[in-house]
Amino acid sequence: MNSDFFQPAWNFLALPDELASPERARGWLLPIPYEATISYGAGTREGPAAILAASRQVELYDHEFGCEPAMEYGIHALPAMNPVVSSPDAMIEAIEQVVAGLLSGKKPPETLGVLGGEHSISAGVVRGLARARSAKNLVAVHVDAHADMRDEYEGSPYSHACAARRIVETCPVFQIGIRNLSLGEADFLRSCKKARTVFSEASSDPEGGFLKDLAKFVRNKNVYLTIDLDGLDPSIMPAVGTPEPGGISWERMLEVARAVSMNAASVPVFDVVELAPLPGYRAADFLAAKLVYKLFSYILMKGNL
Ligand SMILES: [Mn+2]
Repeated sequence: MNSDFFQPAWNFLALPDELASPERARGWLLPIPYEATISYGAGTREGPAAILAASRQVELYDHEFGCEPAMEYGIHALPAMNPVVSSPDAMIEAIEQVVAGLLSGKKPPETLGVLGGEHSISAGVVRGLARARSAKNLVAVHVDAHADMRDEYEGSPYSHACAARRIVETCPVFQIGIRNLSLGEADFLRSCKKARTVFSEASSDPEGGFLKDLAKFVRNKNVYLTIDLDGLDPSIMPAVGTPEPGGISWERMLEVARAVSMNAASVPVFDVVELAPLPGYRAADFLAAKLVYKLFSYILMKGNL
């Protein structure tokens, strides 16, 4: 039948089928619409679908690259993971298995992008990555408003408030944009040699002095990049469960992403989490979709920058 009668396939960026196939695509996308331990605003389970929907409106041409990057590397969107509802532990275990499985398949993606869902999923993501590729030479870069260094929260070690604490058990972490933490987390961070925290004031400093430290932190390392969207300024990203005043700009977010991809040995996995779409407010969904596209392009086409 004449394909002019049909909309493009329902995949990321509405790419042509060929570029969205797992055989051809160098970047894969795994949606995890999981939401169980949220403590304030709800809605992160709607995040992945909103990002995929908004991505269809993102222009393929990127003037920073002077081309249509996704038409060169391709992106395959996997089916969304089914939430495991028996317990947070079981869900984290399932995510670890899925991520490890995808990364150790016969022809794994060069970069796996994960869409949350709440930030607790990151514990499973980083463990899956470490299992598939080893934790040696692995570091994490964490953008967030919250330190997420609690050992447990509301009875669970797999709460969204514990995301970075679970990551730092696997590999060193560089935190950016942090502006909300508890007394216990502040104490923990002072004594933790595996975590480096750049607080909000320094993260938003026009000079961006910390970017040099970030480049050094990731140099020749395999990097897991985890982005809680509440790390951004809520005036541009209000669609999050726990918005906090302050936070980084869109331009600073891109500077961070460039510093990571340009200096790292590789970025096998990134995640973008905590989008809780606001009815009728498209700017946030679109920002998240464009950020995911930018991340793939910086990582997979860093040679063209
Ligand atoms: Mn957060």
